[in-house]
Amino acid sequence: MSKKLHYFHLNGLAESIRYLLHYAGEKFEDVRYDRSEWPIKSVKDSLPYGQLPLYEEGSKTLNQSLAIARYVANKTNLLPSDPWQQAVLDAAVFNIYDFWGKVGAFIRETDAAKKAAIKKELLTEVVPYYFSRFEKELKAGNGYFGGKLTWADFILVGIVETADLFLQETIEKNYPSVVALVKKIQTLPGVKEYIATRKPYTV
Ligand SMILES: N[C@@H](CCC(=O)N[C@@H](CS)C(=O)NCC(=O)O)C(=O)O
Repeated sequence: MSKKLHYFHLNGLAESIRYLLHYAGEKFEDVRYDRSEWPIKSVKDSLPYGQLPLYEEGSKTLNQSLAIARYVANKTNLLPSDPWQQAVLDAAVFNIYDFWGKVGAFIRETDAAKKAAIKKELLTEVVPYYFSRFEKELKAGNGYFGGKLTWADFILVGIVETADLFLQETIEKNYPSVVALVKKIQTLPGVKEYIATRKPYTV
């Protein structure tokens, strides 16, 4: 069955899904739109909620990055079967996305002075708040959110890489378990080969 992932040429909300698909050894078409040309009306109008990413499998389509990532992970044994453990990981990815929401405010801001102020707050308050908690969870889980590799780990790494790109910082540098997890995901079989051939992202 043909599979396609539609997103921009950007890591953003799609890179963790790309990593999951490559790690799973799935063949898929990695459809990328140029952000400078967006909105492409014909594409945007065809999207169920007008936004990317969109995942296609045969004639079926799925939007919402976390739903897509969770689905791919479920087929790859990266989602535990225990409902409580699943819920714990769901909470982890929602916590990561809460952090991402704060970075989104920085990305959307166009006034230079306000942007600088948001960046300062992100680096001095928001990152320490969230990353100290991510660090604690990873330490307790033997380097992972769930005690072993799961989809939540992929989600964190996709978001960290994107936040680093937009903020032009290595925001995770003071959090050794986060640094180690980023390295671990980036060197997974399938992911490593994908990264080696990936064209650089710019903002
Ligand atoms: N909650 C959605 C958010 C999707 C979203 O914000 N997509 C952005 C890119 S990261 C988008 O499509 N922006 C272009 C637009 O809205 O036209 C998800 O997680 O998939």
